[in-house]
Amino acid sequence: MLKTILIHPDPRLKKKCDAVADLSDELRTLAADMLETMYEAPGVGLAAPQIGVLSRLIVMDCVKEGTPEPTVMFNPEVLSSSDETNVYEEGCLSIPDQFAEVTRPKEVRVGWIDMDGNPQEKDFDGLWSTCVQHEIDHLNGKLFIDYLGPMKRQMITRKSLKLKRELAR
Ligand code: K2U
Ligand code: ZN
Repeated sequence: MLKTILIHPDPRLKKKCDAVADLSDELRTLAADMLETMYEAPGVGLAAPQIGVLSRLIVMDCVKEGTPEPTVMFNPEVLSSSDETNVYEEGCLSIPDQFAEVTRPKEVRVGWIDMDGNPQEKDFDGLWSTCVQHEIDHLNGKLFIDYLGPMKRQMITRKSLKLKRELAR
């Protein structure tokens, strides 16, 4: 079922999330709800804190054309990252309509537990790399605006707060 996405500023978006101890059908259902919410937004990634669940769970599907590739990661972690960097104009479903350039490692190796409880490890590049780093940041209470200077960050926060208040009316 569709979940409501929290809008910045919200204290839950700044918290460090708890590791998932044991997989459960409840968590598998949550992952499915997050994928449904992500596709509907639309987006290419979503982290559990964005729907108010402070657990280390992210979902992604960065395929543009062709067969979708829904990806669910429990307790994801970056194992290594390239020295080479990439600049991408990022957005965030929790900071609607605001975009800014963020520099990140071009490629990352990520380890995680999948929906079947099996450990996985994979190298990501391109949009997948940007997205998985953006989502893992969410699990540590970090938003893409935290990479910007204070003036730009404050301007985006002010605009997001204005939008949030309008939506709440
Ligand atoms: O975590 C989120 O808010 C989902 C973002 C993930 C994302 C942000 C920046 C760069 C890559 C991924 C949403 O997918 S934002 C919408 C979007 C859609 C297509 C390409 C980039 C961003
Ligand atoms: Zn985001």
